[in-house]
Order: sequence, then C-alpha cells, then structure tokens
Amino acid sequence: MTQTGGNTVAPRDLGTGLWVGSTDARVVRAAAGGGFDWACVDEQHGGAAGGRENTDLIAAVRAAGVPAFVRVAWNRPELIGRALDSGADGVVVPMVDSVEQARAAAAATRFAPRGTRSFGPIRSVDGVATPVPEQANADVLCLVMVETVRGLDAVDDIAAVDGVDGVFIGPFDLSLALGLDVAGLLADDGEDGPLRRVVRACRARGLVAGAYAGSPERVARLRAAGFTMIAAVDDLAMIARSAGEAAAAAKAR
Ligand code: 3PY
Ligand code: MG
Repeated sequence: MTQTGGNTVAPRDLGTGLWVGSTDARVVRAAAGGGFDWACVDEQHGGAAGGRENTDLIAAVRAAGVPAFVRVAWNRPELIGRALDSGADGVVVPMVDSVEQARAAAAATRFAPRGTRSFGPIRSVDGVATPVPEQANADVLCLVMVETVRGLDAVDDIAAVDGVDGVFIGPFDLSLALGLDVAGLLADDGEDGPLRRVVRACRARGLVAGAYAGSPERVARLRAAGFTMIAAVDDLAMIARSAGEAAAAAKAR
C-alpha cells in the first residue's frame, strides 16, 4: 500500500463484508455470493480450524467472486503463513497492541526480502495458485486488530508500521477493555473517542480502517465514523435470524 509520509490520503475502501463462522463450503459460497464485497473466514471465534478446511472455505468465497480474508486465531507466523498458503488475499490479525507485534504480523505476511513468510509453492494440487513472491508481497493485505487499551494508545505508531495495510477494530474486545458496552463504544463521537482515533490514524496513511459490526445499525454508525471496511454480518447468525423469521412468518399464516 502506498505511504505518503504523513499526509492525509484517501483511505482504501473495501466496502462491506461477510464474517464466516460456518465450516460448510456450500453455505459459505451461498452466503458470500449475496452481494458482499469480501468475506472473512474466522479462525479465532468461528468454526474454521485452518489447513485443508480453510483452503475449501477460501475457494468457496473466491467462487462467489469476492476476495477472501482469514482472521487467524492469534498473531503467530505459522498461522498467518498457513492462511496465505491456503489462498487468502489477506489476514486479519487479532489482539495486536504494540509496534513490535504489528511488525511481527506484517513480516509474517511478506516473503523475503520484505518479510519472513516461508515460500512453499507446492499447493497447486489444492487449486491454490503458486504465489509470485514480489507480486504476492504487493497484493497481500495485513490488517491488524486494535482491540485493547494498549493497542488503542499505540494506534498511531501501529498504523505507521511498514507492511500494515489497515487497522481493524473488534468492538466486543475493545469495549470490554474500556469498561463500556458495545453501544457505549460506538456512541462515543468525541474527537478523542476510540473510533475517531483509529480512523484518524488510518486516514493519515491511507490505510484501511476496518471494523466488525454484526448488525445494520452498527454498520451505519461505523460507516458514519469513517470506517472503510466493515464486517456487516456473521453467516451463521444470519441463517439463524432468517430461519427465525421464516418460521414466524409460516406460523402466522
Ligand atoms: C471483537 O469485537 O472483539 C471481535 O474480535 C469481532 O469478532
Ligand atoms: Mg476480538
């Protein structure tokens, strides 16, 4: 991602995405094809365990015609490398709360000489294209999650780390860390409120400002606050909600 030495540049807008908790590739293909701009397979709190399973889920997202990200279970190079080897377009890395941790995440997403990702071009049997290192380094997105007090305090420095392409907030963890509920966190519109601080840090460098929403109201609030990559809905919650609505409608007749 182009850096501009501290000038405010247009933030990269990735639109609205689907959060994937399901491990069924057919469900994921159907849900991701519903008009979202991207989908993110959640290895941390969703069902996906990584490895072969993720390859299938990522392929299902790709078959729906949108980019696939993986939220890895933790900031560990082997998890990041495996998600990218499985074909992910980028990773969302949870609980990054220092410059050192952001550097480690960014390094794990890039091959040498920029980073430390290991090159193992043997996945074509799984249908994953062999990466061309320089191109893969340019194309991959490393999105680090700020969802702790330490992370929020360091957000300007985290956003300045070379190879960090965006900051993504987790409102559940962040609100817990700040002693608020999610509604309280999202309602804080102050100049130095958490949302503004994150968006400002991203805008200063043209980075993606991402957030998990999970409901249309939260999407609207986060969009208004300036976020440019918003996880709108969780696939399994969406199915459960639709099932509830269908059952209620059927019973009402
Ligand atoms: C959070 O809100 O803490 C998240 O990580 C979203 O899944
Ligand atoms: Mg979280």
